[in-house]
Amino acid sequence: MNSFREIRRFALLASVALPMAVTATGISAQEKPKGHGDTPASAYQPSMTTLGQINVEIPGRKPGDPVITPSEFQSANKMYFERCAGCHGVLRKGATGKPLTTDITRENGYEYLHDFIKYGSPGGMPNWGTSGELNEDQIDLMARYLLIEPPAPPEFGMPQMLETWKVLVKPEDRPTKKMNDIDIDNLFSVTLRDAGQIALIDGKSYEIHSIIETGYAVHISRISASGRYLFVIGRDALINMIDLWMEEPATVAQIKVGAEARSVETSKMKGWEDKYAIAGSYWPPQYVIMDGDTLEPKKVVSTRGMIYDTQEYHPEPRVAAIIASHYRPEFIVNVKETGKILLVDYSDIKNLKVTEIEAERFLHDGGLDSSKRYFLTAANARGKIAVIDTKEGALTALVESEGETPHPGRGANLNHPVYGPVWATSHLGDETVALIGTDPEGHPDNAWKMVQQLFALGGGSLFVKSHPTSNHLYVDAPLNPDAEISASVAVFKVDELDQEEPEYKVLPIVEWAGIAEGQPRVVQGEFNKEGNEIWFSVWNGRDLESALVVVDDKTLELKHVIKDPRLVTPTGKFNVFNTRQDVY
Ligand code: DHE
Repeated sequence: MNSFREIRRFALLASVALPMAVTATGISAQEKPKGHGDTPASAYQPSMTTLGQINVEIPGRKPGDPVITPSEFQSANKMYFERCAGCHGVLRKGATGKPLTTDITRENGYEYLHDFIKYGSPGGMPNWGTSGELNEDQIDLMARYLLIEPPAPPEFGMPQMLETWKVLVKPEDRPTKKMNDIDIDNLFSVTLRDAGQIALIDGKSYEIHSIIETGYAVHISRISASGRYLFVIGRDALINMIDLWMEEPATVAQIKVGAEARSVETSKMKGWEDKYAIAGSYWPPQYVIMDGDTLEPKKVVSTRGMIYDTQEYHPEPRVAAIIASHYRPEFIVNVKETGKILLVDYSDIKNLKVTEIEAERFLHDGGLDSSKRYFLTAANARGKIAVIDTKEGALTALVESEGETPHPGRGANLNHPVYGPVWATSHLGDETVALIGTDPEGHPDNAWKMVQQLFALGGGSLFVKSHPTSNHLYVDAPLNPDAEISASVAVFKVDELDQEEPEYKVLPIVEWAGIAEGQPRVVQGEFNKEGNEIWFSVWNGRDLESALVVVDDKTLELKHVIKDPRLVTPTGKFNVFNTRQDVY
């Protein structure tokens, strides 16, 4: 096929707008109900499924409140958390979606709410009714529910954390040296999202070493600085700490740090390796610093506070990406809705010092540049990349990424033939890839500017990837509505980026996987330790066949397909060496 030109033209027409259109592919998360928040595209708006499970009472009734029974209120609440809270906020004060507090909803009235839910809006509200996602009774229920005061879900402080904390194997009962012949540095921890498990897969033989039970709709893995402990977090805020030195790697400690969470990280500063772990939650809005050997919670800190620019109070600013500094004993914590980046100094947690940097909103994901000194992170509501100097502890720049909704993952570092070291991000809302100069000393004219814009497959991209030894930049598009695009990956040659409009090659990953059933999406490339092959997940429906596809980075040819009935909904992959060393 005249592949990429055609695909690109189509992709431009089909590029995704946020929130994603509802295209129910029926991918469910574990045993939880299917719906808006569980399809790959729409799952990109947070689905607070765990919060929806909590039993709530109808808050103090006011004259004029609509009639609603306790069981109706409970099911409306569940529906709200699964489908609406990600945009409109847990307390309905608004986030990417509009506020839905009762002063506003009562003013607008039942009919207005009913029609809004049914037909949606050009501003991004999905058409829940006309798309068939909600039936008439459900729309009526949601319209009544929104006229009543929102219930506040319970807090989750130290006593609740301690209740869930378990040390399954005490540090003194753990091996003092590695007891297996696993090449730990070339091991991949693979998220099996809807199974609530991870698979540990050998980077050379492609054998699955073990499958380990984790939290609900498991999200990411991070590794301790020594490479011994693997930390995995589920959306239900359950953290599993896995000891890779044991004869059979297994969970040695566990804790639940909230009701909804997305991020976990470990201390990496020299002298502080493996000392602490940190996790951030969406609900309650807070982070917790834990002991790096046992996960014992040491310090819980709320992120509630003022929005950086308007200086208005925000009751539920979620914690998004967290990264460990290599220059200071600090965790770098993105607080989404207030637009603040916190540098949390863990050298003395009794007298905790936190540097609060005004950045931009809504802070989401990001990673380090190739020198590991600068943290580049997406402020996705404002189309900007905030750059933090982790050595000086200050904001260096806010760079326009000139695309719609930057989504870098941790980004990709390249050595550009003209501009020197650059960091790349793709975008959710269009096909552009922004390259930002990251070398203020060697290339001062290019530093902290978007030096080049590339055009990849289409909107709906989530992750870019490269490796210091690779001449390639890989760009996925898993949320693109077109099946051919979401099944493929675009690859640019780094040494050809000096051309006027660099062209890319399309890798038909799903075709290579040989999966015909379902509409699998190709997501998140991850290199092996040597950097000579890159793995992609072929993410299919829970009951359908999925796979991992291994590509030879030199030849861009298929090297291997990993298939196994245990590989249920594989998404993120974390190579131990690359993750602990921040190589991407
Ligand atoms: Fe993620 C990273 C939040 C949906 C796969 N995701 C992150 C990070 C955040 C985040 C804050 C950065 C963590 C860090 O670095 O500390 N993700 C969210 C959401 O709020 C969102 C949009 C919706 C939700 O309800 O959770 C969401 N994420 C998804 C998915 O649907 C993905 C594609 C598949 C899945 O497994 O759930 C997904 N997110 C990932 C992956 C990373 C990630 C693979 C880590 C990338 C990396 O290279 O580090």
